[in-house]
Amino acid sequence: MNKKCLGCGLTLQNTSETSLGYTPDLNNTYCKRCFRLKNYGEKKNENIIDNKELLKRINKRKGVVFFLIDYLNINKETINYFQEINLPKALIISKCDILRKDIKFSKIKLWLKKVYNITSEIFLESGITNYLNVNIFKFTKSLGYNTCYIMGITNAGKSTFINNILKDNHISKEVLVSNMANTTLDFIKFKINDIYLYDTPGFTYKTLNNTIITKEIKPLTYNITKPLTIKIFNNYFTFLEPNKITLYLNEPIVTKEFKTYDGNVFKVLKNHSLVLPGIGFINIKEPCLVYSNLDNLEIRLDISEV
Ligand SMILES: Nc1nc2c(ncn2[C@@H]2O[C@H](COP(=O)(O)OP(=O)(O)OP(=O)(O)O)[C@@H](O)[C@H]2O)c(=O)[nH]1
Ligand SMILES: [Mg+2]
Repeated sequence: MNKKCLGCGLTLQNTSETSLGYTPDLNNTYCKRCFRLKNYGEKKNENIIDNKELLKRINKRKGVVFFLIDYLNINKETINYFQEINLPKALIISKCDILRKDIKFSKIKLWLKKVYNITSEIFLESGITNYLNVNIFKFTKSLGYNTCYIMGITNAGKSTFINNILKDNHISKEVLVSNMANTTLDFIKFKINDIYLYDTPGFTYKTLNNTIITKEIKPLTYNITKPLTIKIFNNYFTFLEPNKITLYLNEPIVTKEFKTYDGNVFKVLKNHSLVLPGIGFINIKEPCLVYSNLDNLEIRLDISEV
């Protein structure tokens, strides 16, 4: 049988140095790419995950999918990938260590049901504290299966989650974890007692910037009394009227300017949020118009309204 790299999951090969999976010695655990990523944090911009192919591939299989999305990356696009999976499935909100203690999980669940029509079970997880409010093996068996797939958005913490399960089951193997997108490139299979467990590549999604969530979310509130523009990376949001806005962002790189910009105009209802994929969201208290350089902006009911 072909040996797989424990980093990306691809078949190891020693024939083409410029192709993925290459290692000079087939006895190695990692291919050259994953060895360099693990030891030197180095990764080329491969961008080879095709979301449609990934969906096709999973939808041909049998088993239960546990789909990880972290709180700040919940948006129409990421939820859509979850919705397009036809297998029995559950949504896992990952990295719950970054959630402020006052955000109740019951509220997140209600909000997800209301805003994104989630009808599947929803669970909470943290790979850092090894917290999970469901036994995924029991859940899988209760649905009559013995195979579970850990899927989700890239960087959501799928491989970290797998490593915790391996450790809990006294398996000394570890898959590769990194803060680079698309570390895992193929399905990686494990057998734990009578269960088959798969790590999988992450779905890539449109993001305003590639940042990674590490710390608890600290909201930033601004009372707008005169026209204000908020700039986040290359994006701006101009508010002309008095309002109160709260930014829930990861690693907020925000600048404030007391001048206005023209742009596309978006109508925001009371207590709705502007969604900034890969960064977080901005809650807006009062109905208003927002001017932005973005062409498309998801605007949704804020969690506080549920
Ligand atoms: N704060 C926090 N960070 C986490 C958690 N789980 C993973 N991380 C970090 O998030 C980054 C991505 O983790 P991975 O486990 O490689 O994510 P993945 O979903 O397997 O990513 P890909 O294979 O690239 O799609 C790493 O820097 C991890 O240390 C968590 O529960 N909390
Ligand atoms: Mg991974």
